[in-house]
Amino acid sequence: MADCLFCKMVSGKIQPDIVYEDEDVLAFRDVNPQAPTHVLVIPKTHIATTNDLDADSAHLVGKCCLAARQVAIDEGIAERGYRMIMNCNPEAGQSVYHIHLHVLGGRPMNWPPG
Ligand code: DGP
Repeated sequence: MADCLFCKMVSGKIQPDIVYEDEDVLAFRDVNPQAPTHVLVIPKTHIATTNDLDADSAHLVGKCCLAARQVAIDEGIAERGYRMIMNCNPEAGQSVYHIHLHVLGGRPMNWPPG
């Protein structure tokens, strides 16, 4: 997707602060961090929202979770705890329409979220 911000990161046109990469996913620091660790994990394939997932692409969400697990270990927050969030569509606050898993940690988290 030529006009997708996160696809430009996958292609290298824009260079985020990458913390993990493999053949299927990319993880980089959020530009507007909401916690000491705030990393976004994205599939390299463009999928606009979680509503667009199907049986062929669902494994990519699992890959994102595995990458988040590795990021949490690398950041030293795996045992303390961390939160994983995927926002879908406007009411959930999605602002970039390429699915992404927020990995937040390094401070206590509140529940319910705002
Ligand atoms: P969401 O609101 O769930 O769609 O989250 C989008 C996130 O993307 C938000 O936390 C800020 C982050 N973001 C937006 N633009 C950029 C950017 O250019 N670089 C980086 N690293 N993060 C970005």
